[in-house]
Amino acid sequence: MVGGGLANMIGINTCGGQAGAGGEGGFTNTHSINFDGVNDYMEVTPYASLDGATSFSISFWIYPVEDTFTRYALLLDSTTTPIKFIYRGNTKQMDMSITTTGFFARTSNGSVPLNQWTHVVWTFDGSQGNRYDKYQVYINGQLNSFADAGSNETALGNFTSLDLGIFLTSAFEGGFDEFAIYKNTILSQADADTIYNSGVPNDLNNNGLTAPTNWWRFEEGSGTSVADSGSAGDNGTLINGTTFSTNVPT
Ligand SMILES: [Ca+2]
Ligand SMILES: [Ca+2]
Repeated sequence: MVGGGLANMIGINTCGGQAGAGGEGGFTNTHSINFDGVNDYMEVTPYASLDGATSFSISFWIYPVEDTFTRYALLLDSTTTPIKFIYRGNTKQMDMSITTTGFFARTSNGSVPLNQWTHVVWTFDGSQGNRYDKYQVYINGQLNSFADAGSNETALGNFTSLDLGIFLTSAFEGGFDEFAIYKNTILSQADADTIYNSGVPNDLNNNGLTAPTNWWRFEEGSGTSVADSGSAGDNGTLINGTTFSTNVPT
């Protein structure tokens, strides 16, 4: 057992040992969701749980399988300023933008590879004036360097809907799991590492951190309804034949 691993294990055991660790609290993760890259997506509408937010964090596991196109992975639509996540297959990067045009923050080249699970945490701190300070991204629990372009970001508006897996006709192909949104919470690197948990999802309501506002787990395994295990209760609907999968991070 090496020193760094020992330190991580101590941290994990301290945070997660009281409930949910190793399934002691009944927490299991057996299903994810899979999008076909044609027309599949999950829709939550209406979606208003981020209205009035001054900061937020988003945590998810992603499993891309297709590297030809740039694909929209998430659209949080708004009356003014949509939040968009894009997967860039050719360079294995993700973009996050909060604007109608121009601005984005991007993970480093190769940071989100094909055919494996990668854990991503994005944070937005609206109190920061400098856009380099506003956005942070953690890949598998570690701060990820990113480039950015543009400067015409705008304030968050009121949200109208959440679509996971598609924007217009740009559909993501691959998997997502344990998709969580934290309103007015800025997760730290230590928090991101706690959620990453050496690659094994843990109970976000019992891992020592602030509980998420939304948490779509995709544990249903069949049907077209997806429960929100966060505090907001924004249940989702699977559209156009979106399927559950037993491929999960382990
Ligand atoms: Ca799951
Ligand atoms: Ca379909």
